[in-house]
Amino acid sequence: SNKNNLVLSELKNTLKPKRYKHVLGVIDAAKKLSLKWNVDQEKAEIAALFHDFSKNMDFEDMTRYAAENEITFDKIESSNKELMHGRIARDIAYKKYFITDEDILNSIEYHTTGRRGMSKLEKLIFLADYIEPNRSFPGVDKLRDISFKNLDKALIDAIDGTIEHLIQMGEIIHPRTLEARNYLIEELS
Ligand code: DGI
Ligand code: FE
Ligand code: FE
Ligand code: FE
Repeated sequence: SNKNNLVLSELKNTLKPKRYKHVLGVIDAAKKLSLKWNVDQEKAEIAALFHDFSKNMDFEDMTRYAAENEITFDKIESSNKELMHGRIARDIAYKKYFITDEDILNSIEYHTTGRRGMSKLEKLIFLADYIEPNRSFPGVDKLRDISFKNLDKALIDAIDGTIEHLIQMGEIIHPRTLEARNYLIEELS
């Protein structure tokens, strides 16, 4: 749509070329997953379009933006810009681009960690982010395959991959990441 193209051109101007390419890849993956899993394709596209909107912001800008817009972060989030960029992207999508659909907004906000009770759209955006065509890591093709066979299984595998990576890097695991995994395992069984 016209509005999506406007956002795309803004992204092209603000994101690094590689990140912009990633967003196009996530849109593509989200479209395909939405067709497979009977999720509104337009909502999936819009969520994908915005999910990394604020990825280019530096830590200080994010902290200032949050203070000015009454966004609160917990202790873990407020020391890690990776854990802030989704929440800020949500705010910009809402305030600057008048996206009001809660499911789209939640999909943007929670795309990095997932969460307990995540919707189908949220799951789909999390996975699209993980398996988009420009991603390459051992096992990505297998995960792409599973994504079109068992959405929850694919999601658990993706979260496991993230957690393993975080452990290897000595990073703090946000409780939401663990809650998302536990929730999906409970849901699947
Ligand atoms: O923005 P992207 O690079 O496309 O992907 P993303 O938003 O899913 O993840 C961004 C980064 O956040 C990635 O390096 C993994 C990291 N991350 C995800 N969950 C957690 C996390 N980092 C910490 N410290 N804790 C988490 O629970
Ligand atoms: Fe992201
Ligand atoms: Fe992700
Ligand atoms: Fe992303």
